[in-house]
Amino acid sequence: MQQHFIEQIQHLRGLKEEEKSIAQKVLNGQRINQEEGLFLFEHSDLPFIGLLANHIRQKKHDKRTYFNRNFHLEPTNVCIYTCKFCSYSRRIKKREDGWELDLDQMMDQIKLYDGKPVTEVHIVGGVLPQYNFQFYIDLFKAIKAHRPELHIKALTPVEYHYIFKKAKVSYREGLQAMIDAGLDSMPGGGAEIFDEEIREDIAGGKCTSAEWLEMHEILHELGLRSNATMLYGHVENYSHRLDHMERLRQLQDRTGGFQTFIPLKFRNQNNEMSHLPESTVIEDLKNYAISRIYMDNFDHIKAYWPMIGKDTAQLSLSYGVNDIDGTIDDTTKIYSMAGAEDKNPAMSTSQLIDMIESAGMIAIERDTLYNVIHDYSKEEFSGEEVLVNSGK
Ligand code: V47
Ligand code: SF4
Repeated sequence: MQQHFIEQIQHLRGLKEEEKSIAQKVLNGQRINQEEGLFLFEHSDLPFIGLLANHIRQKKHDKRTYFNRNFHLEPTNVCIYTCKFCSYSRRIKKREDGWELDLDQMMDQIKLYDGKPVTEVHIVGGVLPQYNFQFYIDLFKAIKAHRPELHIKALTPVEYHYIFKKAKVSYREGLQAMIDAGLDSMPGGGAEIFDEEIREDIAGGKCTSAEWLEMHEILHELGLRSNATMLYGHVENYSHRLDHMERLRQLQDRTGGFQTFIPLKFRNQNNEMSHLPESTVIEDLKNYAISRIYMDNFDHIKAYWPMIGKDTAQLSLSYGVNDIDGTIDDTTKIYSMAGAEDKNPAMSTSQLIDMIESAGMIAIERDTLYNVIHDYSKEEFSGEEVLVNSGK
């Protein structure tokens, strides 16, 4: 069977020696190394890489494609940091141009979803002194008191590092307190690119790569799961991407606590790196596919549709991706402010299901931890939508 597969792809086009050996590794379920990953980025074309990535995707998930019903809560877009790629944040000096929600205002947003079939709230925003340790403890407790089953996926090591340092608590103590207050998992943001020189250049001042990884490691040790992202397509090169993936793969070998890897395409509007061109769709698909091949110990690869766009997200399902995030309901501004096509990102559940099914895949609604809520190959969608904010 495997030999047959290689013969087929060799027949389709003359494979290079390196490609044959990479294909053999993939078919044997062996991991590829950074040098081989670099070869794929630099010398292989999309059809070949896509074939390998799709083979892995099918082995792991067959046609199953996951989404969830979620919304975002962004406490503020004012931030003490000045990451060059960030189109979303407003500096403290111009804070009147941004928003800063208090606890009651945040709870009002949570309550908008009362009675709606959402399973997750994704909380992330700028870093500001008043959003301190006690603020988030109170917020998580208030959400759980109001709606205990709503999964709180909140804050990144960037926020936690700042908050814990100010509160003079260790990462372990701080995270444990957040978990006791209601934290259920950690999203993948703030990773950017781990190479220290580039990180310093584009995201100077915030937590280091080592600190980002340490925060996740401790969270995993405390029994929670998290995601990981990689911001690509700006000033980094392919070696930096592989170095980033390698550091994540090594941590995952130790803890197994990551669920999903989410490559994030750099969008170039309204930020300090607007002079850089954006990556092409071919480049985006190659990047998803190589991520799928390289990150062999990650169960899921996610295409975050508000950022990559609905069409590329749908295409990506044939290039290694098996998750397209969720309904969003126009509750995040990070990407619309950075130039993503969709200015008001929201998809109804039926639109998400259609998008997955029209790509020839099976739509599965999951919760944050990938427990299956509905398998739409076995049941009809009930028609109950979650959209509130987008008014659809
Ligand atoms: O860390 C900011 C990125 C991230 C831009 O865990 C940009 O399920 C591209 O991490 N172009 C935050 N990217 C978003 C994030 C996320 C999103 C969806 C799901 C999950 C998850 C996590 O957004 C930041 C940064 O890397 N970002 N500005 C920009 N101009
Ligand atoms: Fe602040 Fe996050 Fe934007 Fe950086 S990416 S400026 S930390 S909001």
